[in-house]
Amino acid sequence: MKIHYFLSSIALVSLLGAGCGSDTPKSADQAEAPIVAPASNPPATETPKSEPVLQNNTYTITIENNTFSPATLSVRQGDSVVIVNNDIAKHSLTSDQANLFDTGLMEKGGKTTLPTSNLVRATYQYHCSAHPGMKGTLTVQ
Ligand SMILES: [Cu+2]
Repeated sequence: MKIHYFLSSIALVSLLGAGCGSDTPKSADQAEAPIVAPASNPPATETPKSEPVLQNNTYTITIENNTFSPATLSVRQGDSVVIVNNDIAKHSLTSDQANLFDTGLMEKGGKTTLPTSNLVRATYQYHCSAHPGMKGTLTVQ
């Protein structure tokens, strides 16, 4: 009799324990928990990498005393080169290779802008069409 009572109490405790477990409102809480829909998140947009803005510069080549100054100039493709003739004599800035660039003969005080955006990156030799001894070098990078 004693053993039977003992087993019965174990079974009773087990039932109580199971009952307690099933009474916990855990499942209800989980069901009421707000569901965050991943679709409501805005799509990840890639932040554009900030690239340095390269501004075109303007350089000046002055012609004075039958000399290009500076006689050697390096510019970036897209920069502009302004050629100014300060001599009384007419001068030009003409590429040695035909038909690349040519300001034509400029009067005193004449000013011509030479764009470089249409020039391939290279080093160009130039001269004055009226004075073959006047020479210079223009590099487009
Ligand atoms: Cu000249």
